[in-house]
Amino acid sequence: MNVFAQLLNTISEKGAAYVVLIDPDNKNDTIIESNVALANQSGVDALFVGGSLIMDGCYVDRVKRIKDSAQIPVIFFPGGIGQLNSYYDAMLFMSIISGRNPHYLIGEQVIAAPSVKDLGIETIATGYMILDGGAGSTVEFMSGTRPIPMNRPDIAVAHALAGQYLGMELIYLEAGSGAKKPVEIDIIKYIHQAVNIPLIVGGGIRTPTAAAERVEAGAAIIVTGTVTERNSLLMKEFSKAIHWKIS
Ligand code: 1GP
Repeated sequence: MNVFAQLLNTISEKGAAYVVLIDPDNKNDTIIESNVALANQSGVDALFVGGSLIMDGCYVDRVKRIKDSAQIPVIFFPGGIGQLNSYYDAMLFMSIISGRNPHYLIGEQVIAAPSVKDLGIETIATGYMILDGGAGSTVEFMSGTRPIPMNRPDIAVAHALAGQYLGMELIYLEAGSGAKKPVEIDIIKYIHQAVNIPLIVGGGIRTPTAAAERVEAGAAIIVTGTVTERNSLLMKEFSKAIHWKIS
């Protein structure tokens, strides 16, 4: 079974899937093995690996270390083609559909495609939507795109629908790493009612309750990064809150 099919299975069996983001930046160098080991033991369903900005040249080595320790799928969450390598089980093949920067809509993907084919890596077509989490996120800056205002569910739903009609398998609602406000519950509900592909929700989710509320609103996959980097023992609680069908 491929990684996407496994995720869909998890969503239907456990109610939703829980993904931990591991940013292979030098700031996390010393916690990689311990965080991956805790993810293995805490009911986390998969790891997303990637980051908007990597501050040294050891990225590939850290991804290899993640892959070597992981007992769950390692999914590339691309900050750019430079982060592509052979240590991932699958990748989100993303387009930043909330933006109007042609490079991140199709340019980077064209550069990546031949290497992706050569590596034989599983691709999961993902419409990536950046919403304004109030913190001026790195991804906004690096992609040179404006986020969708959180008080404009109509704009958000139109983008999500366009993503679905373009053939995306997933829609990713991103408030930005370290967001002050995670994606609002009403926006998730509204988009969930309109589209019939699974929604990933991430950015600024700090408590298991905030995660559970977003699952209840229609999120199929919840991502935590910052909070579980700082306190990896929380992974177990997040996992319980997100997997409502089996908790
Ligand atoms: C993944 O960017 C998020 O979608 C991660 O956000 O670091 O705020 O959890 P946090």
